[in-house]
Amino acid sequence: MNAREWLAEDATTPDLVLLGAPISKASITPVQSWSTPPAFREALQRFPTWDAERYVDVATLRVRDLGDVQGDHDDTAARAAHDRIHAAAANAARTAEHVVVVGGDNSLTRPVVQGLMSAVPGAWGLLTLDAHHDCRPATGGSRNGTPVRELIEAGLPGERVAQIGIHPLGNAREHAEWARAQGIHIVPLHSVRRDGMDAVIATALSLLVARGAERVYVDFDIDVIDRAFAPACPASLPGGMHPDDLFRAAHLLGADSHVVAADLCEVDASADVNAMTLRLMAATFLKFCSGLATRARSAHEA
Ligand SMILES: [Mn+2]
Repeated sequence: MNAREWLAEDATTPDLVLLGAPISKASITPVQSWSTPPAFREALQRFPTWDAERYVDVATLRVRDLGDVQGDHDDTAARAAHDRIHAAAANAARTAEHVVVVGGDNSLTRPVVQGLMSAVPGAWGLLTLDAHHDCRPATGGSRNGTPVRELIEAGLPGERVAQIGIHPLGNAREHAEWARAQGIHIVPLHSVRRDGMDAVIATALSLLVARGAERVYVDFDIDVIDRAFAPACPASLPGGMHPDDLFRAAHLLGADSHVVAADLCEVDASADVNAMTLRLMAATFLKFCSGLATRARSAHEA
């Protein structure tokens, strides 16, 4: 069975649900990222469900694909689609313990997190793998550069946010200073290289939990990856993260009991080269799932 066939399993009592959020109207750069969710599913066809590094089969997870929310392709703005994404995320959280949303641009993170929070109240934390802080002021509405600031301004404590993979030349000074002033745990790319991803993830998760997070949401903005490996991300840069580090992070986060949901975003399938970025996105999802599967295995063994 390949991973595309596994995703089509349509389990009645799923451990994990997947939701597509085909939006692009809130992107600062004009893109066609609405085209990505179907292309992401097709890319899964290229992978087995077996993770040889971790000796775990993703197919042990029961999965249901909820399909795509109506996107913003036929709308003049993203706002109505954001409302639909909010409602669909809340519904997804009532369907399964774990939710993964595939974008679409990064503006989806704000409605997804708020939808999940409305369905599952409690103390949430946010961990991003992103070259950018996404702390631009949302004065013109939700954009792909605003979700972290919007969530903090809506009440998410800044000290319960961790940002891994911040690029040295990816952010304006005022946005970096705003992020720092909120108490965000910021891990720039050079710190990932110095300390290694395993240590970075362990430290970030223990900090979020020590600061009260009971549930952690992960935002995988694929533009954290070096542009040479992620040509379909409008804002990826040279000198970015290596794919192997993102895979390590995805697996470790999936395996941690505090992590409940995630999104993968900022890929414009129409701009891809030889399916490089789509396969990277699909592999990141599968590594997150192999982490979830490891968790299920430990629970069975206990
Ligand atoms: Mn982002």
